[in-house]
Amino acid sequence: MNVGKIDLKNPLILASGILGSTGSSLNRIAKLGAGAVVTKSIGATPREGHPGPVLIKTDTGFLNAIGLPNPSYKYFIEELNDFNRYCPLIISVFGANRSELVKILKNLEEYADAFELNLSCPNVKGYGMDIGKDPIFVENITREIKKITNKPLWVKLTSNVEDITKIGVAAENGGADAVVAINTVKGLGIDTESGYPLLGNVYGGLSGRMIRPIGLISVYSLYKKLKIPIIGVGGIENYKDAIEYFMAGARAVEIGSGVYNNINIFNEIKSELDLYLNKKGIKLEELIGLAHRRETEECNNQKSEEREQRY
Ligand code: RRO
Repeated sequence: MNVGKIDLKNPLILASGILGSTGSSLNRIAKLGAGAVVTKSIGATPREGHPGPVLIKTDTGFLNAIGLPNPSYKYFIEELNDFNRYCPLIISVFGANRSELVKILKNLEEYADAFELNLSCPNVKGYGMDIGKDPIFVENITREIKKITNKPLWVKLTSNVEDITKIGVAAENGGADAVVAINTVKGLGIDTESGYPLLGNVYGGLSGRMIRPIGLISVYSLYKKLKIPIIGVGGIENYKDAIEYFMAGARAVEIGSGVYNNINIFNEIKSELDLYLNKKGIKLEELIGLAHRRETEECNNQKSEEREQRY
């Protein structure tokens, strides 16, 4: 399966933020069957991240406010040198502005099969979703970044907006090679004994199976408006969850929280997906966007009804 110019080993990709901070953890997931891996988001200068607690288990997944901790691109190169290239490597990057991103991309370009521009972290002011909500900013920064790298650029979108298709279209107009939808959904948890918010940062991002319908409607809506590939992410725990995303219009999917409970999730979903496709006698390509068929049929029926009424 390919996403634009990148040939994935299969359409199941490790999402950013999960086991993506070291070369050895990326190697481990690559060996365990991921079609490609995405690193933790990397910035221009070292960041410690938010004060703890930074990760809370909920009944259906996680609430996190890690706060973009990373060693900066300079020190992350050591980890990238340890990556064994068993599958394509997507480097997730974040920056507050063009000049930060220029430095990061220029230095990491030789290691990346593609970049994923994180415009959707829900819990850090001045970064991520704070800036990625504005379609004009998204279009301009995408265009600027395309000028400084020859590698494919995926833009990771937030669903914490009224209409995700506006930022998807902005990314496409800026020249993005693909969009990734969605990042975590802004949320809050409170400790009922003390009355304090559970996370050190107060609010954070919700992941896990509860957000799958939000991811699905995002992918479904984007598929109607965009020509570039869409990578679906949010709440995938088994092969049926992945199939839903393909049917909504995703060309590939990313898996994050699902890895915590099942480190073999990539190999398992891959073989179950193959069984499903064999049983149905179809190719993965034929699943992509299938859920849009009803609307197309309804639209065609309506047109023929209108024709009948005219004649
Ligand atoms: O580091 C984080 O707290 C974080 C990031 Br960069 C992101 O993109 N999404 C998220 O839920 N947390």
